[in-house]
Formats: sequence, structure tokens, C-alpha cells
Amino acid sequence: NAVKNNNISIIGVPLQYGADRKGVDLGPDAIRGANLHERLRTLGFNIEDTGDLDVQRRLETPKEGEKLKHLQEIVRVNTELCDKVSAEMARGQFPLVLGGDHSIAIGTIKGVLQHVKRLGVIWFDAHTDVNTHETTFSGNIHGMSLAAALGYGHPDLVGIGGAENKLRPENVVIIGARSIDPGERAFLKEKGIRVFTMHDIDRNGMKQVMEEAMEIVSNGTDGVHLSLDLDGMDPFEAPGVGTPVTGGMSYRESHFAMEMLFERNILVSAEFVEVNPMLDQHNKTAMAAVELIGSVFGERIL
Ligand code: NNH
Ligand code: MN
Ligand code: MN
Ligand code: MN
Repeated sequence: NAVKNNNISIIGVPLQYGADRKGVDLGPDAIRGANLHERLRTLGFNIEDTGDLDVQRRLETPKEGEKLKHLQEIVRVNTELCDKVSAEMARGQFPLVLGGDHSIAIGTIKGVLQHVKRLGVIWFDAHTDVNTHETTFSGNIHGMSLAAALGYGHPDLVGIGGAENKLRPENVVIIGARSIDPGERAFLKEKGIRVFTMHDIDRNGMKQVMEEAMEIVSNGTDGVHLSLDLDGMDPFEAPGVGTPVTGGMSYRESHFAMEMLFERNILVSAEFVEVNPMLDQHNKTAMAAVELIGSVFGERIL
């Protein structure tokens, strides 16, 4: 896992078809450009940057009458990502995936599930991403990725990496939520998924939230994946995201959460998504992502 495994494979996924705002495909390079490799090398890791997956980049309007926007290309890219993540893990690498919009969590998680059958997931996000083709208002697949990884939603999404490979609701926690659609509310309740909202963070503090969250995701699992959507942070500190929601986690809270994850040493994989440099200020959001990555891999102030 994160600390014991000294070998990290970086996988860029410049996909923007799962979201409405253009520019999130530039995320992987913005994160690399914020000094990612050097920060990790300083910590003593061997870094292999495998480059970016081959993703269709041109701006295309979704097909007429297509409810799930760009479904076909998203399925193709996620299938490739699943295979890539699985191949890297097969040779003992820790996959560090850089997005791209959050629809890529489907491919990442399905790839990790090929190796870690009972997988816990920490989903750090302003949103909960448990819409399905039946509940979505936007048609954007980045709002459906957690549901798909749990086995719910459009069969083409659920089928990526095998429909039988899926997360269990009791092994998933969401942290930082403050924008939940009506269909998602019902889904979360029905499946019994534990959501630590901003209210919980206000009331109990990040320390207690993380302790509870890590207990849940590590109980009865063989490893934990971190899926971190930068819009979980407050847009003051991470403005370069497509769907900002005010009242988010502070820089310090997010940073501290990552340090706690490192101390607990439970991660087998991680992804950092939704960095959109076209909406950013001086690459601030990519720099925040690199700061969080540094912390999750053991950076300390002193
Ligand atoms: N819930 C909305 C939707 O499904 C917004 C999702 N946007 C995100 N998710 N950025 O993390 O379209
Ligand atoms: Mn998300
Ligand atoms: Mn989000
Ligand atoms: Mn730091």
C-alpha cells in the first residue's frame, strides 16, 4: 500500500466528456506542471509516468437524443483505464490516476477491483455522484460514477471491467458533500451509504470524521482507494473546477485528512480529478492537488 509500496505509476486521463465545462482535459498536465514528480521523488518514491491515455479531445456536442452524454467514448476510455490500472497493479505499482472528469473513477475502481476484491473507497467530493440514467438531470456521466462502481446505472457503465466486480455500499464513505440531487438522496438512503456532509465536518471536526471514515472503509476490506474530486475543497482555495459549490473543506482540513490517511497506511490506489486549468487562477487548484498528493504520500511540515 501507499507507504510500503515505493513504486508509483502515474496515469493521466485527459477526459472531459463526462462534464459540461470545457478544459478539465487539461488537468493531468496542470497537475504535472505543479511539480508533482519532484515532490514525490523527494519523499523517496520511484515514479513512473506512463503518460496519458489516448482520449478523444475535440469538442463535440453530444449526439442528438443521447441521454447520457458521450456514453460511447466514456465507456471506451474507462475500459482502457481499467486495463491500465490493473496492469500496473499486477506488476506491483501503486496507481496514481490524474483526471480528467470524475467519470474516470469507474475505470480506476474497476481496475483496482481486479486485484483487491473487497475494496473500501473514500469519495472526497462536494457531490455524491450516485445518479443513474434514471435519476440524472444533467446527463453528465461524472455525476454517475460512484453508482456505476457500486453496480447501478446504465449497463454499459456497470459492465466496464465486469459487472460482477463492484463495490459494496458498506465499504464506501463520502466526505465533504453539500450538493445532493433528490434521486441521489434516495439512493444513498436505500443503500445505506455513509455520507459525512459539511455539516458533520462543522460539528465534529475533520479529525473525528476521518477516524470514523477510515474505520468504516478498512473494516472487512483488503485495501482502500481514494477518489478525490477537487471540488470537495472550498472554491476560494480550489477555484479551478467545473461545478464549484460554496462552503467546502478548507485547505487545512483537506490537507489534514490526507495526513491522517498516510498515518493509517490503508491506500492501495488514488485518483485526483476535476482540475480545470481553464477555470483556475494561476494553477492554484493543480497546486492544491499536488499539496494533497504530497500529504497522502507522507510529506510533513517538520
Ligand atoms: N449532481 C450533478 C449531476 O449529476 C453534479 C455532478 N457534478 C460533479 N460531481 N462535479 O462531482 O450532474
Ligand atoms: Mn465528483
Ligand atoms: Mn464534485
Ligand atoms: Mn503539506
